[in-house]
Amino acid sequence: MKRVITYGTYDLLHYGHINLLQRARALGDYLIVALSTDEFNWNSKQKKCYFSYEKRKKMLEALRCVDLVIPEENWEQKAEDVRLYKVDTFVMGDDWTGKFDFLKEQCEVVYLPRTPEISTSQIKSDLKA
Ligand code: C2G
Repeated sequence: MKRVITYGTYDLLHYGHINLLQRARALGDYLIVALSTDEFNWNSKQKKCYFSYEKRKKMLEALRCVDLVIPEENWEQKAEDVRLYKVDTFVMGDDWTGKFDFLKEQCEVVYLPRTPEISTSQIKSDLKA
């Protein structure tokens, strides 16, 4: 069974996220999503999520293409996650290109094209308009 992992905040879940998750899942047989906790988002990514971790987790777990959701609590956990979950392929959107190449010693690293026209910040600013 080919195991794939990806990481993210996934707040205000939108079709750009879904596009990424479906393509990531299609690279294997089992998709793990390491979901950024509220604390990690606030302390390390300066992101204040609209939905709590538990609500974001529930939404991801409802997706057919997602098999397991685990917490992302820090920047350093990826290598250990790859080992622990016996991951074959690490996937991120191409806004992260090159940032996780150090994982190539352990698994395949794939950067997929982002869905260009949508983002959570775009949604928030459109709603303010
Ligand atoms: N994404 C995408 N297209 C968009 C928006 C996002 O393909 N229009 C992808 C991103 O490239 C990322 C994933 O969806 O792979 C989740 O995006 P975010 O929730 O914004 O995640 P991010 O804040 O980039 O956190 O350790 C890695 C970080 O946790 C990634």
